[in-house]
Amino acid sequence: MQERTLFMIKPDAVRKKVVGKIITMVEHDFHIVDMKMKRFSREEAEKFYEVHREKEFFEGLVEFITSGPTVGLLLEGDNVVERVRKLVGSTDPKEAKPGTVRFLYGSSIRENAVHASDSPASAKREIAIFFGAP
Ligand code: FUP
Repeated sequence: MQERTLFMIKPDAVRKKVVGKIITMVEHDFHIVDMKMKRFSREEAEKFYEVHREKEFFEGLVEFITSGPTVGLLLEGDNVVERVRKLVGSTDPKEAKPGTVRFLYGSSIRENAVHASDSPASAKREIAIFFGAP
């Protein structure tokens, strides 16, 4: 089934200047429908990560994601949510499989280089926050 997902390159990866390398990995396997650089406001970041609001890492996560620009890619394809999550790898780069984006470019559980929506419902919500409502 055709799906859409949000793939986002986080501020740590932008600072490391690996945006091009990461986009090359994504482009190899996926169809990019839209792409934008965006710096989150605190309000947008809190909304984007609202499921984590009660977690002890929430404040640090919001500070990190607002610390510099991000790059968002809107991807479309069959089963794209699950397939992109495989390319991204585990949340903690130390546990990510070799060849995944987080294995290659992640530094820590917080500064883990990229984000990808975890379900079609999350994708819809996150795409609206990142690119604006259609
Ligand atoms: P993921 O779906 O792999 O991006 O991971 P989660 O939705 O569980 O977490 C979202 C983000 O919260 C992670 F990308 C990084 C941050 N996080 C922390 O900073 N500390 C933690 O212990 C867990 C997650």
